[in-house]
Amino acid sequence: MELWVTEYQTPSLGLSCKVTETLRNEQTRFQHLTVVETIQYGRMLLLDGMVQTTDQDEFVYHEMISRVALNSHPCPAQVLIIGGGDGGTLREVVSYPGVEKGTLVEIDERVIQASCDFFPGLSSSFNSARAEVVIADGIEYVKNRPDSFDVVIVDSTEPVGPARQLFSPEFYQNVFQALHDDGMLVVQSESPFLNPDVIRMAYQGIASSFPITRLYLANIPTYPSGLWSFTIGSKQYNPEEPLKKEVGPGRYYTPDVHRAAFNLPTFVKNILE
Ligand code: AG3
Repeated sequence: MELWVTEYQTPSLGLSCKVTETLRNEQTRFQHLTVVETIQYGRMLLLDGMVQTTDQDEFVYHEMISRVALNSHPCPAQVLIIGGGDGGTLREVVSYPGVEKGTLVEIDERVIQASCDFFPGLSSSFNSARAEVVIADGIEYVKNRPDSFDVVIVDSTEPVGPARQLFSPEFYQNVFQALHDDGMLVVQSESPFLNPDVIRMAYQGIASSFPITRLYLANIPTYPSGLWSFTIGSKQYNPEEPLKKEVGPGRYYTPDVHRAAFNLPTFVKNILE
């Protein structure tokens, strides 16, 4: 018998992968968590049926959600990650030159457990001396930390369920307060093809607090439509300008890719208008 996993990206579109083994399938306090071994993309983590990451293409998302901000901030010493319980973003953050501490605030400890059990490449940094892991609601966490971080990264699921509030202007305002005077926020903001409304919500919400707001793109084959967006809010620095020419080993990010990622196709620009 063949086993396949399908994410229904819309009611009439799905991404299916042939599965060789189901490694975990559980209902946590917050969501349904699945880990499967696929032939095409290696191990795959799904939350509420939505692909979060796979062995084969995780590098695109994790490098691009972290390195763009880290390389346009001259001294990103204190970094906060909200969500990102698989640890991929934390791995990028704590290995980045100049980062003194990466704090990961994840609401669902079962995601961290699944990563430790099945994704050695993602979970390698949980024990780093520069990493701090907090099991808590990121929305509450940022409320009481004025002037504490250089960069805040929101590595969230889609704006449904627990993550809804992570796309609200109130939350972005709280992040603004939690950042130093020259801080930066970056959030994952979904697909320009399938979620223009989410992009608008994130962009306008961030722009209501941050003087500089920019959208950038990356190609992530296992996410809906394969074209993904990130939105950055900055208090001072130009996020489009990479500062260091060498930023350690990576498979997607380069300073040229950084610059190019902000050059938006017309239909994407139009979403922001
Ligand atoms: N967080 C964003 C995943 C969104 C994917 N959406 C979907 N499959 N419909 C990924 C977390 C990785 N650290």
